[in-house]
Amino acid sequence: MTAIDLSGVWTLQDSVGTYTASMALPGDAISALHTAGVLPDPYWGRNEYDCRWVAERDWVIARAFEVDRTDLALVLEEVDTVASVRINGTVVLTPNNAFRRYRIDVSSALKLGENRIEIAFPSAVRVAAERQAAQPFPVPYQADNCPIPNPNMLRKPQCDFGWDWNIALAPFGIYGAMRLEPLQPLRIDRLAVRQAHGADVRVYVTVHVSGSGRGTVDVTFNGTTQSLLVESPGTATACFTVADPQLWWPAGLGDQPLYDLAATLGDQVETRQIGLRQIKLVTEPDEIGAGFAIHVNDAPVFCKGANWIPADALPSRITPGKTRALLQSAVDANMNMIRVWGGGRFEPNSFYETCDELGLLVWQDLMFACALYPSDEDFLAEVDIELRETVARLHHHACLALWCGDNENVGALTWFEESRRDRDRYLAAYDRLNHASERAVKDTDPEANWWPSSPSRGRLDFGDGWHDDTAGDMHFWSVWHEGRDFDHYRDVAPRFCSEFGFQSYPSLDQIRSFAGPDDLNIAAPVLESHQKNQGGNARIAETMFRYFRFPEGFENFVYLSQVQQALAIKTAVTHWRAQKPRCMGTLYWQLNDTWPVCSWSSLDYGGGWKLLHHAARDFFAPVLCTVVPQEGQLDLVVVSDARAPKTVEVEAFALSMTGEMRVLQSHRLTVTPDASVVVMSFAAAALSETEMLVYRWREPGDAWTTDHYAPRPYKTYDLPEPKLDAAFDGNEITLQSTRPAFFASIEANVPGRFSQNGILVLPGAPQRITFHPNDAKATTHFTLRHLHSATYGRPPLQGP
Ligand code: BMA
Repeated sequence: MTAIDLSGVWTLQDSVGTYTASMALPGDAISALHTAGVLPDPYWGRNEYDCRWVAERDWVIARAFEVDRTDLALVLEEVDTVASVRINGTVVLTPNNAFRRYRIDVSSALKLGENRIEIAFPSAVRVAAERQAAQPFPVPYQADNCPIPNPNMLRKPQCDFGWDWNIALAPFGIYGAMRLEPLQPLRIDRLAVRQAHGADVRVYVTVHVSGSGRGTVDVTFNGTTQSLLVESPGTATACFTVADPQLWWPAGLGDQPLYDLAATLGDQVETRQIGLRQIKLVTEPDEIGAGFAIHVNDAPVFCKGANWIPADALPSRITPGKTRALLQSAVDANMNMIRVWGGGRFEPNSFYETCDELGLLVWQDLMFACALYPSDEDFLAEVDIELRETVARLHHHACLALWCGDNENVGALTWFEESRRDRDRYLAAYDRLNHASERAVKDTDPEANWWPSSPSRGRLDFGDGWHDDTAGDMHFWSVWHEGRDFDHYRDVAPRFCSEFGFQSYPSLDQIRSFAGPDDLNIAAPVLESHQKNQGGNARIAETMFRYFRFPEGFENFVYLSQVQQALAIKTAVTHWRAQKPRCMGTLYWQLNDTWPVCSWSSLDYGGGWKLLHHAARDFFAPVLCTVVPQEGQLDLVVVSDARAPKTVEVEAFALSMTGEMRVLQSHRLTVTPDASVVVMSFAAAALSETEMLVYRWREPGDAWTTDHYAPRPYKTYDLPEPKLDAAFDGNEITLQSTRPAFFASIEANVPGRFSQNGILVLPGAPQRITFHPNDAKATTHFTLRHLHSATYGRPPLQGP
């Protein structure tokens, strides 16, 4: 007998009976109420505030189903969050943790024929408040971020209660599998996979079986089958030696071969795909402090990537296809690592399968962020089960590089009056949870790489990972949160920077998805409500004053906000890549958005590329040339992440604003992957007040890559009109200019991706840009802006 699928249409009702609606499951109730017409679109305008009441009520979902046998188990995954499950009036399960996967025997509650299942969801807002009140002492969270209080009381995505980029709706529902399946006397409970790398690679598969009886498990790996006799409950291990192993590598360093693994016991078949690789987290003390480097198959890997937040604020809107497109965009921008940030969720299996296929290493936070947490026995026990389940589910993935205890909880000890006053108590509580987490992770996967917190200077070090760049991973937020200039990124040389970010506005098509024509003003209430970081819009505007002549009109403001975001992150990444091997990783904040909002993301909600994402593809390129300004001097530095030495030609010019290029120097050199190389240096005075540096590099025979560096803010340069000309041939656009056109950027009226954008067009060097619309049949219309048009009051160029 196959499983009985419980997904589909259920009935959703509030406890007082005011609202009844259909609810598609798996899914969330906010989405269901929107579909039913009870709620407006939560993402439009200021509708968020008209949807908050939902989380304050108690709700019940229900449906009927038929069975022709009663010896069944109920499987429910990702129940969000506190709930009570009844079958025919009998309580069979009281879920309490959105990160868990439940499987329970419900045979005694079932009857032959029609049955009814009801799941009650008490208000998460009320339950969280009650739990906070029951704590022996207050357990603070970041109230600025979370308009709905007490997220830290629930094992639920913390950003559901609001974040400095998220809408606050506290959705509830069920997001994973939901079914009834036959109770079997013997069941594969877990597959544990280990690898040993030596002269040959061995893969050990341990099958944990629960239930009673004896049986045979067939384990097939790479085409070879071994039959294991198991006696319940127990474990049996198969060992496979792989002749001529094809190793798995992160993107850019090699291929991602995956070997099939299957374990079969009766009707039950468990399958996995295994990449053969060894990943080490190397954090040895050194003359600077202590390093932080990921080694894959014994090769140090400079990690390039971004932070991942949930794919959507409303789980009903998440699909594996949309998630895959976001991850594909990460790889297309030359990223090789993604950090699954601790205020979101452990992602579904399909996420990690995609990362395995794409070669994206995963830094996996545990789901604790920016708060203090309970440390009582019940809470620790719940977390213990959550982590053992999660690590068992995910540990075998080739992409999984490290587990990290939490996001910024060490810093959080200094954020609250209570924990400043009684640091001993809160630090001890912190360490209980952190230590219990480590034990659960390591018990389940003894080979797991563990890092206690992000940022962290290292084990049992509770120092300042925001300003100390000598050890561990760093979150460098001084430029955004402290309002320092972009050059301040050059004042630090992190060992690994796992967060730093700069905001921009979403692209115009996204803004138009939530704002009407009268709202297109940065101070309009709708725009302000799609900015969740206090003072964020002011910071964006103030930064423009610092670097640029002020843009004319809303659309140019949006464009320029994306130009400066790209410049900020490019400054940081290129500078820190040039610090290799002292620095061995940069993950900017943040890759994606959960809804259309002003944020630090490089991808718009929906996956469109902001100018930062285009810039990321360039500044994360395997071979990079960049400027490192020193006192009175400019160094040109080449960095290579390729595993083999590379020969590179570099040329440097002084560029006048009318477009003359004066040759400064040219060189050819060979770079190895272990360090950056200064290829040329000149006195800063080699450039006149009205000149910028242009430099280009290539491997012999390849096309040149060109970049520029402005020693002074762009606003100080008088830009003549570039007379940029665009020839449109369908979705092929060729740009030519008689003067330099900075940050030339094309926007389309329909969603799609440009081959490049935000580029420098130099006289005599036409640039071709191809647009790939998502809908190949769409009629496209283009608008072209550049720094001059946006800040000198000229209209943008319109395409056909
Ligand atoms: C970091 C993150 C998030 C936050 C971001 C921007 O510290 O961990 O908590 O959204 O900063 O402020």
